[in-house]
Amino acid sequence: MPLMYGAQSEGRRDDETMRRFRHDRFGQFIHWGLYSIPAGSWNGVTYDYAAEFLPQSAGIGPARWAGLVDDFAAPEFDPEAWASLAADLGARYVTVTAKHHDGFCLWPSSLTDFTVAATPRGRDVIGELVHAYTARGIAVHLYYSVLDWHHPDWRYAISSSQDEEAFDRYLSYAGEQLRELATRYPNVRGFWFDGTWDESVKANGRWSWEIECMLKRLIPGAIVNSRLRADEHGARHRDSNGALMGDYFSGFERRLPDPWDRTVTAEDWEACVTIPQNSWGYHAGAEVARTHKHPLELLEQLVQAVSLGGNLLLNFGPRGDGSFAPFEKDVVHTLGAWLETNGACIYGCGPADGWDYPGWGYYTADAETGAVYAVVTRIPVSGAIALQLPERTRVRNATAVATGRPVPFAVRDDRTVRFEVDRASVIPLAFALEVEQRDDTAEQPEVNPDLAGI
Ligand code: FHN
Repeated sequence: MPLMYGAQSEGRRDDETMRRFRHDRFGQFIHWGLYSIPAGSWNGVTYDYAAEFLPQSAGIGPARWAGLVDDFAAPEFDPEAWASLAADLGARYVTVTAKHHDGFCLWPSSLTDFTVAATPRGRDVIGELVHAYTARGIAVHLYYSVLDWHHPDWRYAISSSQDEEAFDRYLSYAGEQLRELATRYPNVRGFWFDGTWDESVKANGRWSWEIECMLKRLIPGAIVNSRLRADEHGARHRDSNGALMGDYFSGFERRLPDPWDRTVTAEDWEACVTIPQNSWGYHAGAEVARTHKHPLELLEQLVQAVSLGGNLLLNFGPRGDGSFAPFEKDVVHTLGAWLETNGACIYGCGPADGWDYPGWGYYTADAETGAVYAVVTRIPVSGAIALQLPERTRVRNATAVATGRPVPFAVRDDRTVRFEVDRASVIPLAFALEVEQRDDTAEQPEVNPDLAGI
């Protein structure tokens, strides 16, 4: 059907900025704001729901919530230390909450007083972070919540002409804030929109289309996630013709596609995940702390995302004082150490065409060289890892990515090779496979005598 405000382009973007985003594969999400101070508790009561939803959980009105501005001194906020932590994590980009649902702005917006400018130290958090991350070669995406609990003209739905007038005022405010962000911080790489699920926003597909146009006019090449967009019929993420709006699909939240679902490889996508079961802002509650994922689960999510052609955006919620909690530093060090020696199977990689999901882990392939990686995340009791090869494919050699040392394998038949791995191996265990197409008229490959011993 003809659409005025549907997808603005067909197919994958293939410009340098988008290729860089695709190559990066791994980003750090940062949720930091007033909610980081109470961290899930209010008046001595702990609410086990997401910390950034405390105003809803504890029934705190906007005026009382705004009182937290005086407590947002953030004595431990150190942008360079944050940038070093992102680098240590192995993140290639960072997405930072410039404004979350509570409407508090981490930059000194001229459009409202509800910003960091009113805090005891009045620092331009976004400006300092953009400078620090960019100086470390880490791209920055700004998170912006269209949903705004603080603004008097916010409406969840439009049910009267007064609602319509008010919400039009709100959309003008949000549009000017976004213009302000793109103008103040022109070297950010993208914008990450959220809070666009309400009827009021879905009824304003034209506004979302105009915002995408404006941001890409102000910052040529800027990347915008699909969550911003609705078309004139209220279709979100994909327009009423099914075409992806924005530059990558951002509907995977706290979940990934099924490991065998190759349909998702048709477009760029990013999954965002939390370390706790469900809190994006820092939550100090004991019950939430019991839900923290093991670093290996987070690593597996990264490998799974890359195996299906997606990015992983892993969330960290700094504490109210600007420091990171020990459990988050543990995740940084575990994931960063693994990526330091195994990053070849992640950065610049994507799906390995023809290599079906094997069950014991994932296959990735370097988009430029075609090198195939077998990444083992579950070692069978026997220690035997069987690889089902694509047709007419031969494995010439295999090396351990972390050490570069050759790895013995046995050719079991013309479609199967098998590795024997030590069950005590550190997982994920990544192998680089040197593969070649086989001329089926040729002799079947012999077991490489140098590597016999299986
Ligand atoms: O409500 C928000 C939530 O706080 C968090 O920002 C996530 C991140 O994707 N988005 C919304 C929930 O879908």
